[in-house]
Amino acid sequence: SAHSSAKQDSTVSTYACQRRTTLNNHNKIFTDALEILAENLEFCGDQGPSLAFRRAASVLKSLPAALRRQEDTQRLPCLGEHSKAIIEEIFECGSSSRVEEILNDERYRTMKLFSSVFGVGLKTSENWFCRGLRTFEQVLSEPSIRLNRMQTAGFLFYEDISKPVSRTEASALKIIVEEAVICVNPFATVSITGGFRRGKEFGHDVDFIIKTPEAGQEDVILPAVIERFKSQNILLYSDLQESTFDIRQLPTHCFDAMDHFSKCFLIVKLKCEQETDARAARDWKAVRVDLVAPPLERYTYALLGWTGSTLFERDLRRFARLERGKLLDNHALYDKATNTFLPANTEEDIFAHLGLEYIEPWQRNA
Ligand code: TTP
Ligand code: MN
Ligand code: MN
Ligand code: MN
Repeated sequence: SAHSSAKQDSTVSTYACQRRTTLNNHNKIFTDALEILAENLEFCGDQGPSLAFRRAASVLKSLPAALRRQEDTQRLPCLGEHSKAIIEEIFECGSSSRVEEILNDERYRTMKLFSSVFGVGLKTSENWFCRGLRTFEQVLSEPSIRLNRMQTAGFLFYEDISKPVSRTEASALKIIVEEAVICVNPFATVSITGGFRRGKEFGHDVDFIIKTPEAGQEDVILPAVIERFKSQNILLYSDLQESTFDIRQLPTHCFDAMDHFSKCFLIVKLKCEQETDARAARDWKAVRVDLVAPPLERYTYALLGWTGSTLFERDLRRFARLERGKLLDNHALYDKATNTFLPANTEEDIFAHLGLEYIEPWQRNA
């Protein structure tokens, strides 16, 4: 068994897109710690070092069994000295003192709290923290702070949208979205993407991708869906981003850039069996929903991009560029050697273009 485990470890790729990572994480005690270190570095603006901890955690998530001893980390890629020291301390003491320190750190706690609000990013959180603000009450009673529309909705519906959305709730929403989409275009189809497509039981939102049977039909869908939700009195917030898609544009190098497809970020009322709040006598819950409607010829690339996980997507692009001389993003795959866009009808086609074994959506939880 020592032999077989060594053999197995030596085959772990440095690229998340060459690993099969299901939700069955055997190393949660280590990955939780490494991800808190990563998150804390993100809160400090140190993206590079943060990514190193994310990669280390991701490698451990892909393992078929728990690490049993420190030596098990020797053959694994992406584990730096710092990550190995954290793992060692957890083996010896059951927890990491650095992680405990972060969890009690005022800056970490405040950044975590503020950035949990829809519409509040790291810059805003940091700004509020630096001004001495520590609680929502302090933010909301600070006269010099002008919340934008998204943040206002974020605070207004905080209680509901900070609760996880269940798979059952996601399925109920799918029916509502499908009904609205079919009203506009009876031949259009709706699929769940994001974390639920990767098999997660809970999510922070529900992501849907819409497929129209002909190119050019995608642009009218989302405005019409929003109008219908309004008329049904279930729309609590909407931010419609019209398409800026350009068919000639090459895939971008920048991972964090948003895609150019027609999309919207919504908060909708979802009817529930029981009253969520007896005093308010509500029979609905506010839920975050994302919709994207790409043009037909780029649907597969959009589906792959919106399925995630973020680290899986990041490594797919990195692999394409560094190992294959190809540029990949949510819109396209471009071959630099032949100066051509590569068409794809299925996700399998994209993996094949990249010379990668196909990884199923539920194996992309890197
Ligand atoms: P998220 O919904 O943020 O994440 P998730 O579904 O993986 O997890 P959670 O359960 O917390 O919701 O994003 C889903 C994927 O969509 C993610 O891989 C990033 C991608 N995405 C884009 O590609 N373009 C965009 O403009 C946005 C907003 C997301
Ligand atoms: Mn936020
Ligand atoms: Mn999601
Ligand atoms: Mn989303």
